[in-house]
Amino acid sequence: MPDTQTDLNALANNIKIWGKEFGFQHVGISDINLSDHEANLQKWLDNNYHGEMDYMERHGMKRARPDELLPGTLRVISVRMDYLPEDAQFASNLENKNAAYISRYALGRDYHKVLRKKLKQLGDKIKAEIGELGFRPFVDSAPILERPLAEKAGLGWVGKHSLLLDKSAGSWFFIGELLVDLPLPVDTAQENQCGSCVACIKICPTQAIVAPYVVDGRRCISYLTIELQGAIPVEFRKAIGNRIYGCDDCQLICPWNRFAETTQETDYQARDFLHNQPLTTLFAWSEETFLKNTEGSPIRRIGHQRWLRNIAIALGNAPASIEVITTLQDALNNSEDALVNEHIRWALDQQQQNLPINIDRLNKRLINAVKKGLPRDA
Ligand code: B12
Ligand code: SF4
Ligand code: SF4
Repeated sequence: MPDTQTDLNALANNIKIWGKEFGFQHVGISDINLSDHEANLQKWLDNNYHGEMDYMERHGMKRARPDELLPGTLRVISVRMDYLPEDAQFASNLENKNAAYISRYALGRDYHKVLRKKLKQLGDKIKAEIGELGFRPFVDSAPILERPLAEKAGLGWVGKHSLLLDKSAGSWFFIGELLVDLPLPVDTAQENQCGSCVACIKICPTQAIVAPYVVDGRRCISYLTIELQGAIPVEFRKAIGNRIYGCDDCQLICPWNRFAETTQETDYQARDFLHNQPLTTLFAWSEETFLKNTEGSPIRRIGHQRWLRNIAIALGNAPASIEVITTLQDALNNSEDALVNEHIRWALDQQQQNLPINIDRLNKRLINAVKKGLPRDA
C-alpha cells in the first residue's frame, strides 16, 4: 500500500499509463464530492424528465454519492473510450431517407461489455501492484452521475447538450469509472468552452434540450427509440426521420467534433449489415435474424417488436413510393402485434398522404417537358 504522497503521485501516473495501455484515451482522477449537483438532479427528477426510466429515481441521491454505492470510496478514476467508427457516412445516411440511421455508438459491440472488462483489468492491475485495493467498475447502467465525475477528473466539460466533450477529442466517446479506496492525487477540471454557442439546442429535432445543460429525456429521440417501451407519441414521429436507434444530431452540429478522431478499437467498427442499410431490408428481418445480427450489440436490448416499431416510423417518413406502401401493407397483413401495427398504419397514412404530391410533381414535370419538347403537339 503506498503511504507517502510521493508514492501516491507515482501510482497515479502509472494508473494513467496502464489505462492507456488497456485502450482508454484519457484517464483522470477526482474526489467524490458531487454535492453541487444534488439539487439539479432532484429538479430533473421532479420535472419527470426521466419519463419511463424508473432506474433514474430508484437510487435517489446515491447517484451523487459514490461512497454510498461502495463504502470506503475515496476517489473515482474516470476513463474515456472513443467510439467514432471509420467511414461514419453521417451526411449521406441522414440524407437518404430510404436508409436507416443508427447512432454511431451502436453500430459495433456493446460498450458496456468492452469498457467494464477493461476497467476490471485496470483495477486488477492496480491491486496486483500495491497488494490491497477495494474497487468497483461502473459503466452507465449503474446509478452514478458519470459526466460530472469525468468533468471533475479533467476529461472534458459538460456541454449545453449535457454530454461531456473535450477540446481535442470532441464528444464521440463513452465514459466509465473505477471507484477506489485510495487517496490518490486529483486532477483539475477543464474550463467550459461552449461560450455563446447554442448550436446543439437549436438543431435538436424534438427540442429536447429544454435549457442549456438540461435534456428532457422524454423528448429525446434516443429515449423515444431506445428506452420507451410503448407507442412513440405521434407529435415526435415526423421529427424522428430515418433515425431508428438513437440520435447524434446535437453532437454532429457541435464545432468541437471537427477535432474528433476515429476509434482504433475493432469492437466499435460498424457491422456492415447495420450501417446505412435500406429500411425495407431491416424491416424484413425475422425475430431470429434480428437476434442473430444483434448478438453482442446494444441494439439487442430493444427487442424485435421495438425494432419494427422504429423502422415503421422511418418508413412513414421515407419518400412516398409504391414499394414502401406494399412493404408496409404486407407487414400489416402478416402481423398481429397491436403496437407494431398501430405504427405501420401511421406510416401508411404518411405514405398515402405524400404519394399524390409526388405523382403531381411527376405529372407537372411531364407536362412541362411536353410543352418544351413537343410544342406542336402540346
Ligand atoms: C439516462 C441517460 C440518458 C437519457 C437521458 C439523457 C440525459 N441527458 O440525462 C437518454 C436516453 C435521453 C440518453 C441519451 C443519450 N445518451 Co445517455 N445516458 C444516460 C445515463 C444512464 C444517465 C444520465 C443521467 O444521470 N441523467 C440525469 C441527469 C439529471 O443528469 P445530467 O444531465 O448530468 O444532470 C445535470 C443537468 O440536468 C443539470 N441541471 C439540471 N437542471 C439544471 C438547471 C440549470 C440552470 C443548470 C445549469 C443545470 C441543470 O444538473 C444535473 C446534475 O448535474 C448516462 C450514464 C450515467 N450513468 O451517467 C448515459 C450517458 C450520458 N449517455 C451517453 C450517450 C452517448 C448518449 C447519447 C449520445 C446516445 C445516442 N447517440 O443516442 C444520447 C445523447 C442525448 C443527450 N443530449 O443527452 C454517454 C455520454 C458520453 C459523453 N461523451 O458524455 C453516457 C455518459 C453513457 C456512457 N457511459 O458513456 N441518455
Ligand atoms: S440526441 Fe437528438 S433528440 Fe436527443 S437531445 Fe441530442 S439532438 Fe436532441
Ligand atoms: S454545440 Fe455549442 S453549445 Fe452545444 S455543446 Fe457544442 S459548443 Fe457547446
